[in-house]
Amino acid sequence: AGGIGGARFLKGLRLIDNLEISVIINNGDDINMHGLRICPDLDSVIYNLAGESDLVRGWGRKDETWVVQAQLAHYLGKEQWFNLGDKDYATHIYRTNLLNAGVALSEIVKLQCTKWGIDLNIMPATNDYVETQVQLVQGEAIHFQEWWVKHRAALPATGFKLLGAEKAKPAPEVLSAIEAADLIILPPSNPIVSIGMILQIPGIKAAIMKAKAPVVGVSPIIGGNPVLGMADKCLSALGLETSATSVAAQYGDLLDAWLIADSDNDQVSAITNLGIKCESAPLLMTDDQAAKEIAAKAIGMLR
Ligand code: FO1
Repeated sequence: AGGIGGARFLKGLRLIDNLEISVIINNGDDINMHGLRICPDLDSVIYNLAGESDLVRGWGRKDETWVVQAQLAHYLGKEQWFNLGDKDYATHIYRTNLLNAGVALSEIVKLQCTKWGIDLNIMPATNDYVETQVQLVQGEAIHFQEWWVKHRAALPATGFKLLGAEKAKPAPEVLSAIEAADLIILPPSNPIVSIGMILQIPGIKAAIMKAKAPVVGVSPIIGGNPVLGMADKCLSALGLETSATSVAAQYGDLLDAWLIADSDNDQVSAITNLGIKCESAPLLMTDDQAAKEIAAKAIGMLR
């Protein structure tokens, strides 16, 4: 899973009885700022499952205040382009102190989940520091957050790369969770910068290909537009179309089944022709119940 799309899907999935859920989360969006480690996708999932996320903004904590940020601007003499709220700062301080004391990120995530009463087995894709870089048409590669937040994805880009991927290892329980799974789900997250980056960690894609469990994906596209976030910006940077078929083709032989939006159901046969079982359903995650129905439908495709 990535951040917001993954989080909303998980809020539905966890309402289905008798599931034991392990979640592997992208850390390509991670960034170091003011000496602190920020892990946006991990935090989005944790805050959402804890009922603590700001649903309007789509990131960070609800009922947030911004005192620290304003004081930093006072000292630094400039506005920050990456906004960190006071409650959010507490998470980054807690995480960074533990990282500096030698505690693995996966252990810190477990501690966070315990403190928020989250009973899903959530893990980062890797404990090593990786970051998604965006290769610009003009100039060098920049951090994904700089491209997305500071430049609002307006700088033409040609590709995305996970810096540090070659040396990164999957976090301790990642490969065993994939191996032990009865079903592997690719939630409606960004196929390039969320799921795509998880698959760049050496060993993860191979483990999914080798796993006994079939793989079902839920399309992040509805009627040719991303449900949430920025899949279109990332797909078009790679010269790919923003469509349910294009994302399915991007995942390629990883997928056994692909659940697409009812508004895209004219693409069912094109996807079936790729050798992937395809069905359509309403995919708008308007509330947890809607997300639960989507999750149940996805699971049902391979039962
Ligand atoms: N997104 C923004 O559009 N503007 C921000 O200032 C911003 C700050 C931020 C701080 C912490 C955090 O966990 C996420 C934050 N995001 C912000 C969201 C983030 O840039 C991306 O949407 C995710 O990385 C994509 O999954």
